[in-house]
Amino acid sequence: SDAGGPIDVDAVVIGAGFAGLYMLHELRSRGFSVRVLEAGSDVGGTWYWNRYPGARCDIESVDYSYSFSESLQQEWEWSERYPAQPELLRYLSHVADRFDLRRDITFDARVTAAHFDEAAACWTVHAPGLPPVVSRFCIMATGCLSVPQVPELAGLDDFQGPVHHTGTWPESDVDFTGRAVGVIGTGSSGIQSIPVIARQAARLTVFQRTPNFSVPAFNGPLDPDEVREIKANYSHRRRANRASVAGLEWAANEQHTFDVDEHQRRREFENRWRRGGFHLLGAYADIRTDQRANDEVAEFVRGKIREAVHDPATAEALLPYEHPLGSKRVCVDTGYFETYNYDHVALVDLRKSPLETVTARGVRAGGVEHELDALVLATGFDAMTGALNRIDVRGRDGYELAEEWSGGPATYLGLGSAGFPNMFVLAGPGSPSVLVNMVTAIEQHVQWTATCLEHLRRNGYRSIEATEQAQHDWVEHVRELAAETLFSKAASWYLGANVPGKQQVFMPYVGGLDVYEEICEAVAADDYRGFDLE
Ligand code: NA7
Repeated sequence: SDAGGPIDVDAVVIGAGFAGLYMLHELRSRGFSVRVLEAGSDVGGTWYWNRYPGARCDIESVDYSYSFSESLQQEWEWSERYPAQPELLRYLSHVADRFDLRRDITFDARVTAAHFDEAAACWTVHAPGLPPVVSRFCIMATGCLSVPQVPELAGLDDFQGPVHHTGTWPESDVDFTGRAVGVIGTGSSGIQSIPVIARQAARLTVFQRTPNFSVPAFNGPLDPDEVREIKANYSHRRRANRASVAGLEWAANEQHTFDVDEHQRRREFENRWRRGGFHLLGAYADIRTDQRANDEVAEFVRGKIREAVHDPATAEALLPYEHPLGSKRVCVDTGYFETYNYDHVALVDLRKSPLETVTARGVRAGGVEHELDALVLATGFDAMTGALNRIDVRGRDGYELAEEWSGGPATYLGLGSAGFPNMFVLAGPGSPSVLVNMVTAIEQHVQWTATCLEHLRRNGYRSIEATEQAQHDWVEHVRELAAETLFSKAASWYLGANVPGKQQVFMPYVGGLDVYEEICEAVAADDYRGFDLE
């Protein structure tokens, strides 16, 4: 890698978050040489960039962590039930050190182009200012929520105070003490940050376009006895997670909503509510498929919102009616709705008072100018395809990825794409990753990919490529499955509805991690059925 000459490796991995780090470790331990290129200045991916106040995972720490190393999972101590961003970043940094990963990672390397050379069956990957990396395999670990979506708000450039997107929060402390702060957006990022910002700011104004479902985390310190018990049976728990629909083994009810009477239903909802987080979603098996069933649990949550918010008009404005519960990712919060009970916190309902323009001194909505010192954009991401489409990816015969995917992402199993030999996507569109415990999904993708590379090496193949037919069938299958659920009833980032002009196609595989892994294993066992090996 001296003097700008190309770096030659077996595999280049783009991204050093949960997926990229484990991919590096797994490939290296199987004897492949690897170079990781990472846009950030350190490891962490999502957990490197999303430093906004209150940033926290919505999956419990004992499950949202690697299972590949028994000593790692035994020795690492999580402090809280739901891990906060700084702790997750410490964890990933520890993993990088523990497995000596940093020596194969180039930081501050934002990849702009990846081109496949058919004659050599190699990829050349470019990041400005760095020597190109030439490798047989190109593995995209670029993240699902890694490209911030900054809305085109009139006047945004005129605003005189600081503007921060939650997904690119500065590393230095942002101090809102004594300030009037505006937050636009009430997805997970908004809902997590609003209570924390409210504790600091002199005034907080929340601009809400669509109310969202949120359930309390009931976060807190982990109980040492419970942790001891989990660690005593950790591998069993991990296996159960891996063999489950959502990458979380906790029991989802097999019963249907109307199998039981109202009284029983209410009790089940209450019990699950008190366990916190996504437990409520597992209350009945038909919540995600039957609108009437969904209405029951949705109304239960709306009841909780009415109880939490004192002012009836504010409560009313916060009630989600626009989409079924769970058709957008349910938010997991700490004191979100209660925050509106503070005198210094105000909610602006943009449906009634549309956002007109940002001004030098604030935001004007419904004819009223709200004066602000700082603006927070919790406006989400160009999800799932954003990062890949921003790289000039060119495959065989001049195929351009952004062009090929302009009508929606086309993958086989989410892992490969026709026209792009030797390219693998981790947690890609067409995989279940964003709907399940992401770390469990990532481990499955990484292991499948590493095993595939070994298979190619052992059998002297130099390239693998998804066939057009297999890809077509998979894309259809993914769409059909989604159409049978209530997911299609929400204008969510799952289908790109949050990015103006983006082709709306439902991207994640809704069939469950368990079924997905069975399919991937069957494909591999059948000599990589649906892929051409050369
Ligand atoms: P989300 O869930 O996409 O939420 C973005 C929020 O920003 C949502 O409330 C949007 O309202 C709002 N938004 C976006 N653009 C605008 C404009 N132009 N005006 C007003 N409001 C706007 O992103 P998050 O970062 O919160 O969460 C992403 C995922 O991270 C989450 O699902 C978890 O998996 C973790 P809308 O609903 O579109 O009306």
